[in-house]
Amino acid sequence: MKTQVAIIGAGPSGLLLSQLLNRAGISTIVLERQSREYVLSRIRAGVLEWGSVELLRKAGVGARMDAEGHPHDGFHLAYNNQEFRVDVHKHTGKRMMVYGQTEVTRDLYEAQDEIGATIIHGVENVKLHDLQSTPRVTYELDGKTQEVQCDFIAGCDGFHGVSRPSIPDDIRTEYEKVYPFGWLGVLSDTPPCADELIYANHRRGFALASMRSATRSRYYIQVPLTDKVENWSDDAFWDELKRRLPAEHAKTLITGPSIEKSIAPLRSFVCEPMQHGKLFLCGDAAHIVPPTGAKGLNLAMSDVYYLSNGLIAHYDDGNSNLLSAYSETALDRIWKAIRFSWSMTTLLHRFPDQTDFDQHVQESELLYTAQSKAAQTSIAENYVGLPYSR
Ligand code: RFL
Ligand code: PHB
Repeated sequence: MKTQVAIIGAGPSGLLLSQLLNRAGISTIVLERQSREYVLSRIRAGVLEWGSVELLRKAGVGARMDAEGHPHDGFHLAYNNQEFRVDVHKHTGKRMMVYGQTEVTRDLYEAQDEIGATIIHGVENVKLHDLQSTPRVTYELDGKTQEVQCDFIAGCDGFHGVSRPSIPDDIRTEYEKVYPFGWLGVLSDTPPCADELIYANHRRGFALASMRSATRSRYYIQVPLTDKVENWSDDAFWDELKRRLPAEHAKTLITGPSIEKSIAPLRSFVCEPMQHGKLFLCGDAAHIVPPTGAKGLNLAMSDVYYLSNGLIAHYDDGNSNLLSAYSETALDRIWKAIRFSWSMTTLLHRFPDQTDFDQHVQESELLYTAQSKAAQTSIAENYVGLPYSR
């Protein structure tokens, strides 16, 4: 098989890239290890930056998001049973959209079906070859080896994919910070306990009240890395969540059976460079942020913005400047999101060796933020998403 751009992975990065390229007349083949049903059953992020919203619209997949998504103008920070609102819209003129990653992925699949895009599921043993000349991808499907010849490869295959390790060790630098805790997340068909998200610093550990719709809630609590999902009954989860949220919300919190429950470890990770020859990395394949800043999915989308613009300029005008600058341009924005996600994580979580001094410093920073327009503007502009550079 031959195509212009071979895309490894049908997560949000791979599907959005394929959609934008196909609409610009560039051919793609997407190779995905899992089944479509499996990809669509993953519960992950929930908050879109406004830049992501506009990019999805540009890709022709904005209709259901605009009809069913929930624009949010702010969010709440809580500590010590107090709570204040960061008015994102007032400070930035922009807002967020609450619309689940699962829905984004479903919309992208449907749009790709309409275009007649090629997405091959269930591929095994994907290997990348000849990255410096005429690239090829080989894979196995139903026990047979297949090959795709292409001009470029987009590595959109997440943190555990094959693309990043295809960049030779002596060229690749990896930066990593692993946090000593994880998030236990629960999805439930219950109305959210508040109109906007609440991020809570608590002496027992961080908690987050989020949502997917007026009838579906998503909650998280910080747990030790040693905890197992099986050891958390729904009742134990709700009890612990209520202890950590401000009393006003804990009192009115409506509980119900969990429809998904999982633990995700928290890490920060960056791979440099994000390009090697004709291979370009996008999204989780190149970087991971702890979810405290709601940046993972949004960073995947800004990578796709830069890479799709670079590829389109290359094919349309023969101008490869944007493409050559991809890694540097994307990394500038990624490091800012890495910093913001790290600072939100550090501000809001309980660390194993945390002293009363450390706790006072966190609470004092929260108090300062509550009282300072400058501090709120800084959090707001990072949370809503820094502008794309070009
Ligand atoms: P994805 O979504 O991981 O998609 C990668 C796709 O590549 C496939 N794949 C392969 N295909 C072929 N051959 C191989 N060798 C392959 N190896 C992997 C995978 O099956 C998959 O379909 O990466 P992408 O597209 O870059 O999208 C990134 C986002 O998914 C990610 O940043 C966020 O979901 C991160 N994240 C969260 N972000 C938030 O902002 N808020 C959250 O609440 C949040 N929760 C999460 C998360 C990530 C999680 N992971 C990765 C464990 C919860 C979890 C559990
Ligand atoms: C979510 O709704 O899953 C969510 C929202 C905000 C975050 C992380 C996760 O910061």
